[in-house]
Amino acid sequence: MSAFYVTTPIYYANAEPHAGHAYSTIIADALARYHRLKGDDVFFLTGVDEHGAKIHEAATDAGISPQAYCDRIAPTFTKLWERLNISYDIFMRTTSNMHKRGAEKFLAALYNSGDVYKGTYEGYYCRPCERFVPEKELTDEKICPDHKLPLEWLEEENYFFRLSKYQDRLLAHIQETPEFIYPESRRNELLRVLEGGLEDVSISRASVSWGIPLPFDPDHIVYVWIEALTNYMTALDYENESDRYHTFWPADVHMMAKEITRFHALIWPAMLMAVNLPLPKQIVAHGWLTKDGEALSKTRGIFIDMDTDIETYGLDAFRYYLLREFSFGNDGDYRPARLHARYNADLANDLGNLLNRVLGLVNKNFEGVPTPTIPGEFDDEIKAMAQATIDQLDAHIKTFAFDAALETIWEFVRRINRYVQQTQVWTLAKPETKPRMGTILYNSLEALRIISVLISPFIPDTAEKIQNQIGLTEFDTATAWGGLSVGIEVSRGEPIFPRIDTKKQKQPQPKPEAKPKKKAEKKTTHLVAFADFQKLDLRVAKILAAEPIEGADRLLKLQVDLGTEKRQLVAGIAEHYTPEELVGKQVIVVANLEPATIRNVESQGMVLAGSGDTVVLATLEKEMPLGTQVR
Ligand code: ME8
Repeated sequence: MSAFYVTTPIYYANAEPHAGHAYSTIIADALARYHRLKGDDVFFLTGVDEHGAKIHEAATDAGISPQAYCDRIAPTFTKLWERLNISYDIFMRTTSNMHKRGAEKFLAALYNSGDVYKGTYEGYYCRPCERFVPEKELTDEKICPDHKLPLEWLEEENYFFRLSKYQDRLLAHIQETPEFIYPESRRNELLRVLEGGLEDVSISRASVSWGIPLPFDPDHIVYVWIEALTNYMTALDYENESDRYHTFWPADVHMMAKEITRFHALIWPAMLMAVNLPLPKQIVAHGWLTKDGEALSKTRGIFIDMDTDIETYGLDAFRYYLLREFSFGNDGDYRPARLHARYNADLANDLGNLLNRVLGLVNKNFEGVPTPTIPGEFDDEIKAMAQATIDQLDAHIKTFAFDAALETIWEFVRRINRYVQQTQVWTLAKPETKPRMGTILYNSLEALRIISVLISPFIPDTAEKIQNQIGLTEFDTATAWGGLSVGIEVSRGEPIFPRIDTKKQKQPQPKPEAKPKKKAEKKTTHLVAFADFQKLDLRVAKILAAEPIEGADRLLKLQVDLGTEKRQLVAGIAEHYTPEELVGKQVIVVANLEPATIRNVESQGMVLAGSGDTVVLATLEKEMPLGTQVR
């Protein structure tokens, strides 16, 4: 059993949590649960960052003391985590004594390292960031690069940490430990920062009163960012260096969004180097959740109404959507319509119906889980696929590709749906075929049990519901095929994901000028004769190469193999696929489209893709020989 320590940032307690905090915490929760499932000894930290000027101001505005304000905000986080089924092991509060004492010990050690000195700070300060913006990042307008708000000129006596001294060691560490900063784009960004040179950082604030006094000069308050970073250690009882500390430090994953990686990947490791402590193993940054492409902002009224969506679709649908829809590291635009679509397609249709159908057939034809006695077509294939699915998950989770992990599981879910269909199991109730029917149903139930285990880190309530309906009384985490006992009584309950009609969703009211009648008319004119459809020559092709087209952000130039010939095409998919992702993919090409010249590049055909809010290439469910006709 290996130890696994994962953290979210500790969120500012200046306001109640929002969907962005939920996103980060659900990701970390899925990771923690996955490692627990694998048998690791997991410690999962989340919490609140309760000191500093921001909190002081919010408390003043509310007319209460900072401590009373923090005591009011902290439960809004813990309540949300309960609602979102977050399996944290510790909820850190930086106003706790454990944290204060641990932070003091750390700061004393930092001071004793000789890398702390007193100096005067003059510079442009961003209050929302609580940081001085370095010279290099300053624009003529003196606007914060993150908040786009005017900066303040500030001068004060501060203590500084000699960050510049650690530049070469940090550079070497990042270069020698490629996994230290993930994803690669963030790593490159931080390498560029390092190459540009590091300035020393101030670690105290004379003008702030709400915080922890420096142990070596109590007239100064430790800068909230420096203090907050130490929470990852103080939470492990760094003060007493008890077992928990020795078991879990260094952290395995510090999870966060991209805007705070500099603190975590440069300043925090340098501080740890100064006090001779091991560095966290990975700094991992996901993208931002946006609304209509814009950053969430309370002041600008840009927010995500997660309460309504959780109420409509259930918590697991919300978790599933966040984990399945967005590719890790990139920003993701939150769209209730996509949540709705995923709910009905993946959860209600693929998974919910499968469970319902299989349990219905078992209930009708057998007393409990039937005995598998008659092996037949497809059985070995699905057993092998169960194992292959399990094997692929580790690699996806290692790269935080939750979307790919869930898609891999859903390929298996869809395969089992097809197994039920291909074997026409519902027609086998006659005495001579009933043993085969029992075998197919056993296999389907066993597949569902394994699926429930695999989805449990992501949608834990659903996993439990499935096992309850299969008749298991205690959650069974075994993934080896055949673990399901014969004879247990299944209990088909309510559908786990009843289909949700679009009409029931809150819909924006149609504008008065919309004329639905005309729409209906238009629909009928879209019909085409079969003969017309047959005129299209659709073929299976493979992408051999892909490259951007200069001056056209949306377009890619593709070289494809149609079996009998090679072609060049232009496709408007550059915003949705990187060239590397495309090479080797089988796609469907309209082969008899008139050639066209697009941005000076000749295009001999067209690649088919689903084109809505996002663009997804149409592929065949299995590979086929190149040039095969698609009808
Ligand atoms: O930075 N999308 O606290 P914070 C995704 N106290 N994630 C988001 C998000 C969004 N739109 N908005 C916020 C702080 N987050 C410091 C951290 S740690 C030692 C101190 C998440 O309340 C994301 O994890 O501003 C981001 O990094 C974090 O909240 C910032 O939280």
